[in-house]
Amino acid sequence: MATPNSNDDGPIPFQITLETNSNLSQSAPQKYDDFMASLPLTTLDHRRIRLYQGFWIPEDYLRGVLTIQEHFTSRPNDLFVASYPKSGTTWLKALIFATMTRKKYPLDQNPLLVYNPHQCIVYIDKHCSLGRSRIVEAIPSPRVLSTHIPYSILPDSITGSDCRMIYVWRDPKDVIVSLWHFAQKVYEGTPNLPSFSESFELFCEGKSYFGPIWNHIIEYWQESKRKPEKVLFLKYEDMLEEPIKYARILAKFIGCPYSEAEEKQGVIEQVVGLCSFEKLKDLEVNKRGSGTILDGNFSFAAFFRKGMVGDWRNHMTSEMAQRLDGIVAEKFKEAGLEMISMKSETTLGCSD
Ligand code: PAP
Repeated sequence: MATPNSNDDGPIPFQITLETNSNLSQSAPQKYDDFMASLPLTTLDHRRIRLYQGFWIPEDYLRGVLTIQEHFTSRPNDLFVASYPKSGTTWLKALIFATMTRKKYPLDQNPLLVYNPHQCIVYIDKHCSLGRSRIVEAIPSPRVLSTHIPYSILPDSITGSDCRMIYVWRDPKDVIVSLWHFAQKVYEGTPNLPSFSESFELFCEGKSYFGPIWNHIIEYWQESKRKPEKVLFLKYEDMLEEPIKYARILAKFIGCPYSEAEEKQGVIEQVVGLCSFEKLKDLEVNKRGSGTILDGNFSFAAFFRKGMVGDWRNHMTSEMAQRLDGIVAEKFKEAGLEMISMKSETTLGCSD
């Protein structure tokens, strides 16, 4: 089994060879600074966010987004994990990783037991923002990469190629709650952090990381309708309700379906069990390990808070909930998404 490592600066590619070669680092691309400075600006949790091609992108990530647009070369067998932040990415990464490596490692020795899922599948946004595109290039095929970049901002190299994507979305009410708590934890001690209602207000105006969230979801949904073989569109709430069903769908989509023998042996249940919130949250690496985001260090524990549906009820009034539901429902309707309600029973996901 791979050995634990305290930093998350290098990816653990699929073959589980921890990337530690410092020669691969480059300097952050400064060449976009003048262009970035010309874009509309606002602040969120003391971070500067810029409006770029209709989405609010954290300034430090925008360098990566521009680098990816200009230089990223996809490979036909790349698989992308795409999401709006706080929509279930950590869980999806764990499920994909465990599914793809289940034959390579016995499940009781899977690297997920000693690495955080974000160390196993890395964000291209982060590495390219830090000028470490070469780290991403050095990952052997088949690569599994992740991104929060909206679909319309991705380069043709990704959207026009054969590589596949799995997108997860979540009730925006729970997303803003999760985002707010994450910021409270990560920026703990920073004076004048926004209250929940202040963050909520900005979120409703579309001013959130990679927001507006509704357009983020709509774009991937539209692409999944146009090209179901390219984009698998999943919903966090549906996955929580029927994790076995969705783990099976996911395995099929990524080309490693469960065999009859595996089904009989309960391998799918074991994979789901390994990736469950309770299991991952209790692992030493996720309790005490730490990683880096662009503007500092944070504890991996911040990725595992409640892992439930409907925590928004503990944070917003029914008026606030109705307002956000109304905004999202209207945008979805305009885009042609058939959505009955934002309740957990809503199914706007993939079909078998
Ligand atoms: P990211 O965008 O920073 O990667 P992401 O993993 O998408 O974050 O979202 C974190 C949410 O997923 C947290 O939700 P909460 O704040 O409402 O609790 C986190 O608890 C939840 N989460 C993390 N791991 C799992 C898991 N294995 N199963 C279900 N939910 C999970």
